[in-house]
Amino acid sequence: MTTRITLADFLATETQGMDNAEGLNALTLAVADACVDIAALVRHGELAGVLGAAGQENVQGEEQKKLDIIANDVFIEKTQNCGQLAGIASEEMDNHYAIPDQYTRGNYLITVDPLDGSSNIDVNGATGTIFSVLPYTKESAPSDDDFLQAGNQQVLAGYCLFSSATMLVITFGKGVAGFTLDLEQGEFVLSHPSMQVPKQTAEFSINAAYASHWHPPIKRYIDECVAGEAGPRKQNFNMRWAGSMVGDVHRILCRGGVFLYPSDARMEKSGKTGKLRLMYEANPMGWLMEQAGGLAHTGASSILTVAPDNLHQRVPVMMGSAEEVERLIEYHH
Ligand code: AHM
Ligand code: MG
Repeated sequence: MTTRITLADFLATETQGMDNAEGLNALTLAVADACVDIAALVRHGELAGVLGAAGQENVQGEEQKKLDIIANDVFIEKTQNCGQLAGIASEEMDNHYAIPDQYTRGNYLITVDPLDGSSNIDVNGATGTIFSVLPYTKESAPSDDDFLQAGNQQVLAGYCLFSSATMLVITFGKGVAGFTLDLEQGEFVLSHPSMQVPKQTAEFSINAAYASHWHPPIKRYIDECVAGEAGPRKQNFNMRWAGSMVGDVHRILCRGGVFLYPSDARMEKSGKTGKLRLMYEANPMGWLMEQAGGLAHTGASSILTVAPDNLHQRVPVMMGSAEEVERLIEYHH
């Protein structure tokens, strides 16, 4: 039998020698705890009475599901008193949540998409929680502006995938490790050490329903893939679209591929540059990809170097197997 390494065991060695290792471990365990609770709600679905619309919109004008709001509350509840956070910013809140005075204020800020892939909730599809941890050194309570740090400042990032198994995937900048939730013991166990994205792939992920609005570089890339053996790529490609970034990114971390959510002409007409949010979707997923040997780019720059100008900023996203992302960057130039 192979040795069982729990998340706590893993953290004890992974963060050794890092600044505030104990604090990082406590924060990671608090986030994992929140994810276990959110996973239970997702798993019970209609039986927990959590399906359906909440009847309100978030700051981005998107309809919120009941579970979006419940997951947000659970995440705050489970992480605010870990003693390591100064504030929490979330897809579901207009502005950040300051850690109340009754709890110790720590040296980190966290951004979170509490339930990514919301459109999958009611159909029992894959969803997940995505999070990104940034440093915070001030004594005073943070402002929204304190969160506006580029992705290359992250100290911890990850996601929890709620699918046939619940999996937590994290990086501290020393590679990517995946843990599977052991439901009987209620703990995450290391199941996917040192995850690596293959450099090459013949699989792409994009919502092709928007093809008529794509800009030329994306259209060219997808047309060439779809042309298969007879086309310039001289090989056949496969396509997958989970409707949940966590589901798509997880598949790519496991077997390679490229995930695209570009900006397009239709979005730009309404003043948006892409759908996905930099601070709690593109940055954490981008860092995980790069830590697993892949690339994450907007077409203009590495995702991790984009200087954020607001908490809910959107960016075009291309990430996954390095050779394919390099090709896409070339097409954008
Ligand atoms: P959400 O955070 O509101 O769930 O939106 C993000 C999700 C991603 O998980 C997914 O890749 C994308 O939206 C799907 O968008 P679309 O419905 O346009 O295909
Ligand atoms: Mg999301």
